[in-house]
Formats: sequence, C-alpha cells, structure tokens
Amino acid sequence: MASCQAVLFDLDGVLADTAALHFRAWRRLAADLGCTLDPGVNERLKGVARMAALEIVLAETGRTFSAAEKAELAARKNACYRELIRDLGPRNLLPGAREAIEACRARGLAIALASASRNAPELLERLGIAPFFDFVADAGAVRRAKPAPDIFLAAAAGLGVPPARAVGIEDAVAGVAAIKAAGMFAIGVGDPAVLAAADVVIPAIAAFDPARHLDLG
Ligand code: B16
Ligand code: MG
Repeated sequence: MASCQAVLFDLDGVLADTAALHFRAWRRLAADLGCTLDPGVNERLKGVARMAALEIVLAETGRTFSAAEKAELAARKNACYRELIRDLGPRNLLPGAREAIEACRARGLAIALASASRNAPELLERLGIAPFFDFVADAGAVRRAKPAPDIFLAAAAGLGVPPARAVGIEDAVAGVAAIKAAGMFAIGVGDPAVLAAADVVIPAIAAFDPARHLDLG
C-alpha cells in the first residue's frame, strides 16, 4: 500500500455501539409486525442503508408490503432509533475510540467519517467527537450504498486524498467490501472469520495502533 494520508472511519460498531440500538429499533418494528428477529439477522443489517435493511427485516415476516407501507415502517424505525440515541453522550464512545482518532491526528493524518447512517452528523455531535473530523461524507447524497464504494470514495474526495492513500476502518461485511471496492486498505473490527475480506482485522478499535497498522511512509 502507498503511504497513508487519511483514515476513514465507519461509525456504528467502530466508534460507538449504536449497532445494538439499530437492532433494538428493528426488533421493535418486527415485533409490531408479529415477528421475532433472530440475533443472527443483526450481522446482515450492519452497515446496510435504511431501506435495504428494512427489506431484510420485512423478509423475516414472510409478508409483502406496498411502497407506502415501507416508507411508513422505515420512518417508524428511524423515530424509534432517534429516541434511543437521544441520551447518548461521550461516555457511549467505544473504549479507545477517541484515542484512535487522536492518535491519527497526532500523526498528521486527515480524518473523515464514512457512515451509511443519515443520523451520523447528530451522533458525532452527541459523542463529542465532531470537531476531530475534517470531513463527514453525506450518506444521503451517495448514489449507491455499501457494499458499493461510493461513501468511501466520497470521504476520500472530500479530504482531497487519492483512494490508494486512504485507509478505511469497518465492522461490517458490507463496509469492508465497500472499502476494498474503493481500492483502499481495509482494517476490519471484529471477527476475522466474518471479515475475511479485510487486509487486517483487529478485535476492537481499542487495539488500533497507527504505528503498527498503517504505512506512515
Ligand atoms: P440510518 P454505519 C449504518 O451505519 C448501520 O450500521 C446500519 O445498521 C444502518 O441501517 C445504517 O447505518 C443506516 O442508518 O437509518 O440511521 O440512516 O455502520 O455505516 O456507521
Ligand atoms: Mg458499522
């Protein structure tokens, strides 16, 4: 890999455990529809944009829904999720998340967020880390969601860094696929068996060490 100039962070599951809150909101929606979501479904929902995630949840119900019903169900899930994130604060950052960001900044690396969540800007504010980010890619503005590379390419472009000089950090299978499709070095956070497509896998963001995991030239 060419020497690294930028680090592109995913949010849910990397910097904060909001994946669990997304799943709670999806579970509540499924329960309203008379269906119980298996924890295994959560892995498939991670990093997946809202409407695509809704399709995964609705498939579990075995029922069909009109476009208008789907729009209402997605809005209902988002309202529930927003209720769940209302009280989040800096204490909800995953251990080592702030230190990982600070370590990158201390080495002069540019930092961007490449989250699929349209709630990401609000989350960064609540978590108290918004000022650290040089650029936040707009999940609502990209044409194709993860596993397409669009959000990571938008993040690198926003920083003015070539994709080959950027590193992405992701917890989701769809996210790692997006980083690789963007031509970037991928650091997976989680289980190496699940994130087999990543270049390096660390168990949690607390294990991230720029000096060890990045080519700093
Ligand atoms: P929203 P990430 C993703 O965030 C979540 O992992 C995924 O579960 C969620 O469906 C998606 O954001 C969309 O979120 O409904 O808030 O726009 O992991 O890419 O930071
Ligand atoms: Mg994620």
